[in-house]
Amino acid sequence: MKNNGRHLAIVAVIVVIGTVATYYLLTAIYQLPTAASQQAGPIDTLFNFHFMAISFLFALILGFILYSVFAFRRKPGDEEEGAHFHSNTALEIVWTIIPLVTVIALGIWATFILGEVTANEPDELVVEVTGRQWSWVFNYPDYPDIGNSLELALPVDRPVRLEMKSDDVLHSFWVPEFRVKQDLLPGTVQVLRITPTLIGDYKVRCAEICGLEHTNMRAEISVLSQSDFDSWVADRMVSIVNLSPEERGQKWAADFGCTACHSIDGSEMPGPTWQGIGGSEEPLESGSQVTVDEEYIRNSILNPGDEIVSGFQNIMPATFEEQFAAKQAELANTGVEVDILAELVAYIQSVGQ
Ligand code: HEC
Ligand SMILES: [Cu+2]
Repeated sequence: MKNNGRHLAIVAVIVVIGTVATYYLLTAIYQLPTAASQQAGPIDTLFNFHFMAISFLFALILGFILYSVFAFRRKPGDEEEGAHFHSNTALEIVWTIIPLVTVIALGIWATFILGEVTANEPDELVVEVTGRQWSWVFNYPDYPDIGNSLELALPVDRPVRLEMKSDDVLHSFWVPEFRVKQDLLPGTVQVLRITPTLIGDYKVRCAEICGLEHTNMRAEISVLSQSDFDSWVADRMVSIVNLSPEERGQKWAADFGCTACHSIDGSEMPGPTWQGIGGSEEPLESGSQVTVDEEYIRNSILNPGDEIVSGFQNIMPATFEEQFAAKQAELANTGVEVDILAELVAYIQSVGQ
């Protein structure tokens, strides 16, 4: 018993050295990527504290065990029974209370940090993020003319609110440099806040196994200076006024979802391909033939049920006339006059000619 003080002093030295060594080893092996968002700061502080606590506990437990194995091993010729001793109530209370208080304190601290990284910020740039098998699509409600972007450009130092939804299964938006991560759930909108602080190129990866091509579900992110971001936006805002009627038709075909059912390269989809149909002769389900002219295309769009193309079913929505009228009225308010039906017809006639 008289040696207890010496034993404890040696173990204390081992624990201190072990803590420092483990901490350096851990932080060398598990290096976090560059921190590129405001949210990364408090998260990294929390992480760092955990690394320290883990290093200390590891050294504490291993220090006592290893030291005891060597110091109290059986000496040659020592055939005595080991000393009998009871539990130490005071010690047990101490090693219950300290971890309990520590874990509760960590929980409270983490709650504050969660509140900080998810807090509403003034002047947020809203970006709508859609995850689908297996790609990311970004929309900027403040700049509707950008349309669907496959890369995410963000101005540096401006708070961003990502409003994220999934078209199919669970996905997860994860950019290690921004530290934060959020699952996308079909049928709901999940919000993730990021304030990028470092100009550069990053990648978003899907962090939720979502099917065969999950590993390829990535998209480029560029964090730009405000002026570079402005020119990125300007480059993509192709004003529809400057487009030819056929080009506008192509845009309408995408905007109104026609291309979900019609291919332009002959590939098979639920509706007939548009490749080369302008001017061709087509068999109808009724057994008769029809010449695909302007009048026929117009009528096929406005009254899809009138003439059914041979081999297809009447599944095309019959509501486009109202949809076009609504869109035209909306554009007319901004001083832009278009004839969506005529432009679509012009475009369809031009496909594959
Ligand atoms: C849900 C799928 C679907 C959508 C969306 C759809 N179509 Fe169709 N479309 C069809 C099918 C199926 C046919 C063939 C049956 C028929 O003739 O009605 C067809 C036929 C046509 C035809 C006649 C093609 C031919 O070869 O004779 C034209 C033109 C056409 N669609 C244009 C459009 C345009 C323009 C839009 C968007 C504004 C659109 N469709 C949206 C399914 C769709
Ligand atoms: Cu995914």
